[in-house]
Amino acid sequence: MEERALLSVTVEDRVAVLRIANPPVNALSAALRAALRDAVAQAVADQGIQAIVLAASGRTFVAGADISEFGKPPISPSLPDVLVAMDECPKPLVAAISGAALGGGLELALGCDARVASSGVKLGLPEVKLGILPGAGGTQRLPRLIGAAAALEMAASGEPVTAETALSLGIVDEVVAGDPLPAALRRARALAEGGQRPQRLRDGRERLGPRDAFEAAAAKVLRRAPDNPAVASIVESVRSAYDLPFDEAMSQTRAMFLRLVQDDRSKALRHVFFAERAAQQPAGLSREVRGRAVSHVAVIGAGTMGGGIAMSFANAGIPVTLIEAEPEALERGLQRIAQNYATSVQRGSLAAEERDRRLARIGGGVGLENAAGADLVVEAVFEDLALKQKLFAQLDGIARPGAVLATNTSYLDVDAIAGATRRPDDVLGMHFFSPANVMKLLEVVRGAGTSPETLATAVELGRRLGKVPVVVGVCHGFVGNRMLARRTAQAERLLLEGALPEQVDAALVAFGFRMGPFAMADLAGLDIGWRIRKATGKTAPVADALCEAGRLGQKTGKGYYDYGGGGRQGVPDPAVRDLIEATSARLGIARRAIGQEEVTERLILPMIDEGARILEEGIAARPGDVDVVWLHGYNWPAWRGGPMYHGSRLGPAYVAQRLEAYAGQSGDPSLHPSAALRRLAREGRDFDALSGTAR
Ligand code: T1G
Repeated sequence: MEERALLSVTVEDRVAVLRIANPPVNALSAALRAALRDAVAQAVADQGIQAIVLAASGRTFVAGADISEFGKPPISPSLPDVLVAMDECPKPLVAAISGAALGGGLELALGCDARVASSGVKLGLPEVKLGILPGAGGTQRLPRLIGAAAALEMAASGEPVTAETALSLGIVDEVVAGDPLPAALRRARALAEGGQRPQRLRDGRERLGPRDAFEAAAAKVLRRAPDNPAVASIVESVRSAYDLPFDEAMSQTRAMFLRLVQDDRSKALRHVFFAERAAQQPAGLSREVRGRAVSHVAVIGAGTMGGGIAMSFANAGIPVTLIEAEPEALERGLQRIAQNYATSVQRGSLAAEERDRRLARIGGGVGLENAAGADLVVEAVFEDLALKQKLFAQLDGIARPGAVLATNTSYLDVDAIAGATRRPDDVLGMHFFSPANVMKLLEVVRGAGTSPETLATAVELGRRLGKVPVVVGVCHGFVGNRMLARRTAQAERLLLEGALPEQVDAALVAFGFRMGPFAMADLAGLDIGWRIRKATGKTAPVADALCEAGRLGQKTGKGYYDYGGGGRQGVPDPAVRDLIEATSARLGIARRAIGQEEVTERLILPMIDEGARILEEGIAARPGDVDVVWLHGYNWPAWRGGPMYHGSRLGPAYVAQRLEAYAGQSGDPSLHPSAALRRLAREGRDFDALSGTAR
């Protein structure tokens, strides 16, 4: 295969322009690093060259190291080696930055004597989000440029800054509209006229700033991320800018980098990075298929979900009409939206002008005929199949031809809803998670008749909303809620068998979740599940007993915990222990002490088993898709990669064996491993062997 040029060199009036070209994001692969090192050496040797400009083609400057190389044997030259070559260059270097300079891309730019950025650029050190630290000088050069405290904040948060912020911080010397190359060339020539290269960042400490300011920033950063090894390493590495010579600090940092990149957390975070991107390309949908244009949306139902969904569209700049059957319900919905925005403005997270712009995009209408002009209609009415079918039948005759008709149902049969229309190819599910204007996950439920264009429309729209769309198939609860039901059932069983709410919640928090199932139930309200169980003839003895006793959670001041008549921090309630013990006795279940390992495994392993069944049925196309659902819909701890990644690390055989043991010990037949899991265990294969394509 013809070796694609990763770097082109042109000379513009004695300035060598090294233009990187490694699509899609100019990641610093081994070959590119070698090409950079060689091109700098050639420019140094060429007497006709007085300065060097680093530029890039394509949509971005440099997105950092090539993450796909991590975990494999390092290939020389490393990126620090390239930076050494730049340090040893006697001629001035200037970076011309467009798009994004992230991680190693920013470190490359910091190896230059000046940086010109086009407006709209993103600059940052996101390594911490991959469980590692900037390994090519970011923790040494950036502190010497903008101060150690500010550099620490950037590296520890991993959040990028805009070109304008970078200018004010001093990361870039100039921001231009459009192509940064001309300004970079001018700067390179001006620096060359000085006859020698200016002082390199590595040689000065005068801009580090006061040590106590750094230590205060370090304490804050460590408080924010108490048990994060990458953050701790970043603090230590930036601190060494005060205490160690540059080269010594760099070799210490390199050692930390190599240690972190081998850590399980970093491996899990890298899995998440690639799984999120793979999920963006639904299996079975060709990259050539484009969605339809959506410039106006109608949302049916102005309740909590409908309001949140309408806000999602308005926040993304898309005009939306919120529709209700009654004026009073519509007014209540619009009021709730205005209140939500007002709260954000009061908290300072939303500027008043932006609030006004978003509110102006949300119209209201009474009656379905207000949906006639919409390109997409999202239904968010009560979770009742007959009601939804009736509504879709009406919409079928009102919505314009080609409009996408989406249901926000969280578990009902999308095919049955589509069957109420004459256009099943335009129908699918768009399952938003509450609060819909906040939660990132969007389950795009592909019906049997959903056309590729309709599917592509919903996926592209999900990304336009800033959400993480994952295509799933039709079944009760799709992917997320179907797996959650397994965890909820075991949480209830554990109470009956001897555990208490605080023990179960503590186990899940220790695993890495922010909240346990019972604290979450109290927050959401126990009546929601109670109503669904009654509608579907299911029971959950403890939860039902709490609801019958009027303990619906925080909203009533008591649920699984006692909230002292207000507030959000509940405490264990002896009355709940008594209720649980009485329920166990009534059901003839002998209570026993249950260890934390059993609690944790009985909450987590059944979810993995359900994920295996979901993959075997083709409801999800890849194990990574299931992980993305749980990462962005249920706050699965990212440093554990996701339920299927976790299962893969434990091994299907271990998961099956433990489930079999718990089934025997507890007498709960639902714990027996599925045929899919047992087959993987028998054949020694992993979860990706189950991947079908979502129906
Ligand atoms: N390495 C390898 N592949 C990458 C990549 C990277 N750094 N960044 C993106 N890709 C792939 C991605 O998987 C996808 O592939 C395609 O490019 C488009 O990505 C030494 C050690 C730059 C803001 O963490 O934040 O530098 O799915 O869909 O939405 O200290 O990509 O098409 O096959 O995200 O336009 C630090 C990661 C690395 C930046 C563009 N850098 N990338 O967003 O495109 S560690 C990062 C991003 C490091 C140094 C350390 C985004 C983007 P495919 P995309 P996008």
